[in-house]
Amino acid sequence: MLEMRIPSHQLRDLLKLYFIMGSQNTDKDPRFVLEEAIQGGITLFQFREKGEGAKTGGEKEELARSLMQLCRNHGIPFIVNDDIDLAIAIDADGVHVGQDDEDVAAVRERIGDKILGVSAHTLKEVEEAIEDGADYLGIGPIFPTGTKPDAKKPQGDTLIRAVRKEKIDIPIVGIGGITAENASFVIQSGADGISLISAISQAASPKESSKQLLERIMVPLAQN
Ligand code: 3NM
Repeated sequence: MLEMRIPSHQLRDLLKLYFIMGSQNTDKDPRFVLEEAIQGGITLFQFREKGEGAKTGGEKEELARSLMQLCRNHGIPFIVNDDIDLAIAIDADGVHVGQDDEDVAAVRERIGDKILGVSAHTLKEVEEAIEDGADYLGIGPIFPTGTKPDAKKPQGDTLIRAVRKEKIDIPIVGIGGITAENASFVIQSGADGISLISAISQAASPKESSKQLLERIMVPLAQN
């Protein structure tokens, strides 16, 4: 297979509505939640099996494989959070790492041309991540979040605006506390998309919630 790093314009499109979930983020069957979210229009999925109650070992891999199959059935790329060994073992489409995870340049070496996302919280981290081979950046938390206990202080749109002001045009998603009510703010600040967990994983209807989120960002995205 001919491989190459994903072009930015293609990635920007995929980042529009980026759903992240592990089994610990829902009381429902995660397969059901993901299927619904896909029906509702999510554009990218990240498997983030992490924190209290998260599966490990074989159970984690089994869940990853079944969620990846759902994504494949619908042409949605499947990204693995943090666990590079798992991403390589199951041949996922990409990985996402934070600042406390494996060194970004080392991850790029290991995964070849797979999609590489990096969480960044300062302009310095943004510049280093790009230098080390990131394809996109996750910037947050934009708003307070109850989902990540060790999340940093909410920063609003400060860093996204600062990055765009520097004319750095790497694809960016905002993360942290994003809902249908505040989604347009994130896009207006210069992000290419929104990434979120609870607004979809905890919704009464993940499908309706995904649809509504997509509707709220279409107009501001067209204006960017
Ligand atoms: N990373 P919710 S905030 C996984 O700031 C994650 O880097 C963050 O969950 C960061 O959409 C966060 O439920 C949690 O707020 C996002």
